[in-house]
Amino acid sequence: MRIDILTLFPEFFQAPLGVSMLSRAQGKGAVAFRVINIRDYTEGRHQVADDRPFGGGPGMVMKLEPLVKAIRAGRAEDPQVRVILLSPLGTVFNQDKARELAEREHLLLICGHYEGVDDRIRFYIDEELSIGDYILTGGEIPALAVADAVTRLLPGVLGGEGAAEEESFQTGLLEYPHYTRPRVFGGLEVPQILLEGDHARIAKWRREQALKRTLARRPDLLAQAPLTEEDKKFLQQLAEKPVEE
Ligand code: 9D3
Repeated sequence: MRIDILTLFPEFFQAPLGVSMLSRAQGKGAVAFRVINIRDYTEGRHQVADDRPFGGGPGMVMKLEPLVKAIRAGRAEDPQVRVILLSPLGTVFNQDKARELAEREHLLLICGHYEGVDDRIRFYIDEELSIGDYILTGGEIPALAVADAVTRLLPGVLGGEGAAEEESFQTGLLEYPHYTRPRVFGGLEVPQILLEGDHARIAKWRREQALKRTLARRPDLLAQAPLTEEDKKFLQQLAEKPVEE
């Protein structure tokens, strides 16, 4: 997959794309990132990428011309490219969307900045994504979040795992708690059942822990999660007893 990122701040991406999983994924040839400076598509010596808002008001608005030139260059090179604007007005990015994007060959992620982008950009992009209901200073961190979530799903990236494996582990629940050595730390013990080596009991305990945590912290997820009759019984029994933790 190729992921192109259009930004006013190319330096922003150097470290995140240069370390850890995103760097390794590039090394393996699973993904190729290209960071493109929007200023490369501006006119004149001053390379102006923003302007004052029509109608007045505070802040600056990103100009259409450089963005549209960059998008046109992208589409001319590859008519199949998926052009995505990161924007607080977008639909909220989630794991389903990450899986969907991981099926594509080529993404062009556009990072907005200032108070926003000239609204007519809508007619030149394919979709608009937000990463959640909080205000950031620009689309750079959202573009990295999308790039990261998509890249880890590509075949060969997570040590042989890929989207398929991820899919099969998708429980729709929060994860069960994990522990490693030492067995006791500051008086806090690892649950005894994990030390006994009875794998069937461990699997049952982990499933119950996942259900319990999801009920306590993210009850919204339970409505969507595929639950067995046994899961439902366990949850009912939890509802009857007062919940500890
Ligand atoms: C007066 C400013 N804003 C109204 C709330 C508009 C605004 C425009 C641009 C606010 C923030 C930004 C910069 N943010 C993004 O470009 C962005 C973003 C975000 O802020 N939160 C979550 N997802 C995203 S995706 C892009």
